[in-house]
Amino acid sequence: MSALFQQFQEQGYLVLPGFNTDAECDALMKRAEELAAGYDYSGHPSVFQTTEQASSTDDYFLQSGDKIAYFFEKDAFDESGQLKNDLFHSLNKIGHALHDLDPVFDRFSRSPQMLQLAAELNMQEYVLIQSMMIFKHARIGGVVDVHQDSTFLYTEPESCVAYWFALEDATIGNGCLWAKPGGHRTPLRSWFRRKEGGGTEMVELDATPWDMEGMQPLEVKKGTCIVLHGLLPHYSMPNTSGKSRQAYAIHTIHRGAEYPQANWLRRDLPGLRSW
Ligand SMILES: O=C(O)CCC(=O)C(=O)O
Repeated sequence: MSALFQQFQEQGYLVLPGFNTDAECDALMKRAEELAAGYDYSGHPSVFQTTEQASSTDDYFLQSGDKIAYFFEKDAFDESGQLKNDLFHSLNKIGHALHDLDPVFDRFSRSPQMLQLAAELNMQEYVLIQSMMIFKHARIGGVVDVHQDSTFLYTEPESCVAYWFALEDATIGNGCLWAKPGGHRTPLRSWFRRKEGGGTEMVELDATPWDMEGMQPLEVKKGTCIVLHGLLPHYSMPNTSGKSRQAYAIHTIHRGAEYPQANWLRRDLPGLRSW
């Protein structure tokens, strides 16, 4: 067992500064901006502020697992369906198959240092199931409530591991991640899944309240990789600062774990690539 794996098991997360170069981070942000610039959002469900909106937004989300899809900040549109800001600065994130569909994201997700890290953590048998470009724009980027990633990528046994890459410096002011050492030694609280008949539901698995005491801000420099255990409760605050806090995240699960059909994200699992 490597010392790094042992630290991951004990702490529930790892902070790895200098994992990516500035140039690698810049290339990813540039690519995300290009994708956003080429996106015609006229048919996006968030444009239509009607009673149909909730279900069509749900459908757009549920179909995004194997696509490059765009998600707006809450309240990005006014009542007439016009963006209040420019398109790029209205986006909350792009997901969820960037790593398989876009060559720049593919390269970043499967970089030589990533392969080396996966080997050191003995995680070569994990598949990349989800990716997200998270913008957290200055003054606009919203809160991400406390959650465990295994809620959204539920497997039996639990196996989700996330890699969160700071593409810019992340501070308390611009909405860095918060977590606490050992926080992953706690039950999985809920399972977010597809409801029979359509839509989604959050099913409670364990009623233990979140223990927020000891939560620490993970303030990190651009180029840092944070590895997160699927049971680790974590969150981020709104970006109230004038500095953006872009990040990229990939989520992995063990190839051998059972992946229920009810999970919100659907991929052709046997066909999924590892590193
Ligand atoms: O980037 C953030 O602010 C939160 C990301 C997160 O919690 C996640 O990817 O699970």
